[in-house]
Amino acid sequence: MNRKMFGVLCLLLLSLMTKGCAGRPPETEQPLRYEEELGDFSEYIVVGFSQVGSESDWRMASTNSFKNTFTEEKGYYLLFEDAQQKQENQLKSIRNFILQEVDYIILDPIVETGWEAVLQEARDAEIPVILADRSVKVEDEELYTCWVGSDFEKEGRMAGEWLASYLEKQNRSDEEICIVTLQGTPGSTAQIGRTEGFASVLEEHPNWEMLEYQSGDFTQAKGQEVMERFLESYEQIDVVVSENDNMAFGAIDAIRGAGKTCGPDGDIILLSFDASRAALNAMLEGKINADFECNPILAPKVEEVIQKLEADETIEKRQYTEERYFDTSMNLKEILKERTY
Ligand code: GYE
Repeated sequence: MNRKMFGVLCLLLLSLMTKGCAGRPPETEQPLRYEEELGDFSEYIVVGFSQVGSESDWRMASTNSFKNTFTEEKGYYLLFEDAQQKQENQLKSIRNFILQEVDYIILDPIVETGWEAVLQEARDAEIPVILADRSVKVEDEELYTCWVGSDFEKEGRMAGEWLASYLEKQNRSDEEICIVTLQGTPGSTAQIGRTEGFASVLEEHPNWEMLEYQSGDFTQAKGQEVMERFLESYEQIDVVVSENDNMAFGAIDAIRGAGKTCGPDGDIILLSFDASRAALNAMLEGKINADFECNPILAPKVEEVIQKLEADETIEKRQYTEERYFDTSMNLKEILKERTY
């Protein structure tokens, strides 16, 4: 029995032993397949992927991207773990991946801090860790191989600049503009970048007032809850910045529930991030003013990295994806025809 087969057997035992433990995502309960495939398992490149959760449309598109890219037909064996938005689950998964002696670990870290120890363990085991989407804050950048994702700060800035030019077109540049922000998961790269990017434009506009920031954890239900509270607390809200589409959907329901409207013809300007198909459809219905794209199709780039590592080629440490924005001045029907997420 070679090392990898031994590792897989350990995994099998471990999975059986831990089956049903509280907090373990159901996706991990798939050990039976290994038994069947144990024979030629060592032929695969084994990739352990620790996904954030299933909190949004963006996340579902991301999961599909990884599942469709790392297929057995292409020579990969993907161990997929959904952390249900809990860092402790991610730490457990990564330690399991290390025990299983996977060839590569892909991590989409829920928050930026708290990774040093586990990344060091992966390094000691000589398993490359590729970060996808969100990133980590570590002193020693050698603790991970590379990062592939979006420039969240740029997305936030783009939103601020879009708002400035929109208000100018409406001759509202000198008006007092009251803003609230539905933030993403606190401490996540997407939250930090989008908040800071928007804040850099906010600073340049003394007549814009940020009434409050509050997290809706990137989910529709919490987005709605927070927006309902904002509407109760503040009489005047001119702009809602929602740091993802699902919270924006919650905000739309809350605004409607309060007897108000949003969108280009509404009472409140609604800005969102991700630009999922569902959000572009909501924009087509006149409920969202502008949406700042975040590309969830990262797996092909990650695969490219793995292929380069297999070929001993050098890797760029940080790899950004190209992104744009959408608003109601565009031909959204045409754009939607070509959108895959
Ligand atoms: O914007 C949000 C998701 O990390 C970029 O996470 C990602 C964010 C995305 O839940 O919808």
